[in-house]
Amino acid sequence: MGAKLHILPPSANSHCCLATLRELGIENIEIVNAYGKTREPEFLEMNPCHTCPTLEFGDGVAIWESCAIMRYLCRSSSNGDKLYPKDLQAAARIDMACDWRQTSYYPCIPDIGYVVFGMELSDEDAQKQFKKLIDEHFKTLTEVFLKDSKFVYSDTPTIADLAIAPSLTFIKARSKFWDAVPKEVKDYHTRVLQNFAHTKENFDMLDTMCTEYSGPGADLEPLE
Ligand SMILES: N[C@@H](CCC(=O)N[C@@H](CS)C(=O)NCC(=O)O)C(=O)O
Repeated sequence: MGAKLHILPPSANSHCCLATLRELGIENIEIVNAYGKTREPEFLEMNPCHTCPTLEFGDGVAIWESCAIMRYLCRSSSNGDKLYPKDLQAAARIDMACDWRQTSYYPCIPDIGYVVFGMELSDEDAQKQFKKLIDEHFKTLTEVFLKDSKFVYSDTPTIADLAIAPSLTFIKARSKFWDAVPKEVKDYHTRVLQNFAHTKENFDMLDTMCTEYSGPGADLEPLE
């Protein structure tokens, strides 16, 4: 069996790995839509954490966590340095931004954006998480990571940008929150997504879900 990348088509966590595959021209990994399958015994046997993306190697081993998958794809491709530098110090800064994405920035996103998946979320939590983005995380992004470059510590997009930018789309589920996102962050979001036109269809799927969302909390005001 060849390697397979299990994805959820509208999920930003999957988009970054899909974009990496396409950008590097990797064609020997099959893309599998795992929608509705992540809690089934066969999937759980492969990935007990039931998450997509999951990269299943052909030899019974699988890895998950989007940033780990992107790093593997880059390291195993001859042109991988296009998205992940070979220089150890430069790579360590990209790793640092990826870890920040997973531990600081992204944990604010579900309470804001997962309403589009029909989850019942508290308005108060959504407002609190958005305030954290505004007061702290967007400053780290624009004043530290993007201080001297158009992309995170880089003049060209890397896996760190793929980890961060696609999930900013979730904020559009709350239109008044999106209105309050700083212009530099919005411009960064557009700049990164435009660089990966081959994944536009997936980016647009999430964008449509978020911009068309009109259920509970869609017009929630952000905190001052
Ligand atoms: N930290 C993980 C998060 C992955 C994740 O939460 N995936 C969600 C979709 S956004 C998922 O697969 N959920 C299905 C499930 O838990 O059954 C990563 O970066 O890959």
